[in-house]
Amino acid sequence: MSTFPYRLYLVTNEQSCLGRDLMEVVEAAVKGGVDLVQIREKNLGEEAFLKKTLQLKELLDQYNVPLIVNDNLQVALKSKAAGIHVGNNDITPAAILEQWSDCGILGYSLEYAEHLQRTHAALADYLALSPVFSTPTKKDTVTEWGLEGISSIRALTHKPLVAIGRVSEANAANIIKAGADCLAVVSAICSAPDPARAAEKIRNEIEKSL
Ligand code: TZP
Ligand code: MG
Repeated sequence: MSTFPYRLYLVTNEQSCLGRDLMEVVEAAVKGGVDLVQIREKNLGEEAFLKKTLQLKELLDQYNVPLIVNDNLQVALKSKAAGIHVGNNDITPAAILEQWSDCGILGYSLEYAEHLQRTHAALADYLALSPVFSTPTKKDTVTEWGLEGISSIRALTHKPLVAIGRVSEANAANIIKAGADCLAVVSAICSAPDPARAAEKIRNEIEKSL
C-alpha cells in the first residue's frame, strides 16, 4: 500500500478544455497546485489514448506529478504510469494486481456504501466517492454521496478518500471538512478561463480547511 499525500487531483477531459490543448491546460493546473493527474479520455481509441498518455507522462515527469491511467491496464503498463483508477464495470483490482504486482497507486470508485466491505475496496490505495455531487461531466452515476455520505464513509474507513463530482472552489472547504482527503476535479479547472488560477483557488480552500 502506498502513502497518499495528494490533495488536488485533476481528472482530464479534453472536451472540457474549451478548445485549448490538453497539455497546456494540465501544465497550468499543475503550476496552480494540482499534485496528481488522471488521464481519462473516453473518446479516444487505444492507440490515441496511449499516445496522449505518453505525452502527458513526459510533461508530468518534469514536475514530479504522478500520472494515473483510467481503466486501461495495458496503457498504464506501457506508459509506466504511477497507477490506475477503476470503477465497478472495469477490470477488477485483484486482476490488476495479478498482472501488475508493483502497481503504485490503485484507485477504486466507491458507488455504494456496501461495497466498502468488498475485496475491491480493500485492495485500493484510495477510494473515490463518486460522485459527491451529480455532474453533467459524468451522467451514468448512481449514488450522490453529498457531504453526509462523505462523513459516513469517513467513519468506516481509514483509506484515503477522494471526492469527485462537481467539486469547485465554492464547495471545496466543506468537502474537506466532511472528511475527504483529496478533491478530484474536471470542469472547475479544465473549463476555467484561467486553469492555473482556478487550481490555485481550490488548493487554497483545501489547505485552509485541513
Ligand atoms: N467520476 C465521478 S464524477 C466524474 C467522474 C469522472 C466527473 C467529474 O467531473 P466534474 O466536471 O469535476 O464534475
Ligand atoms: Mg470506468
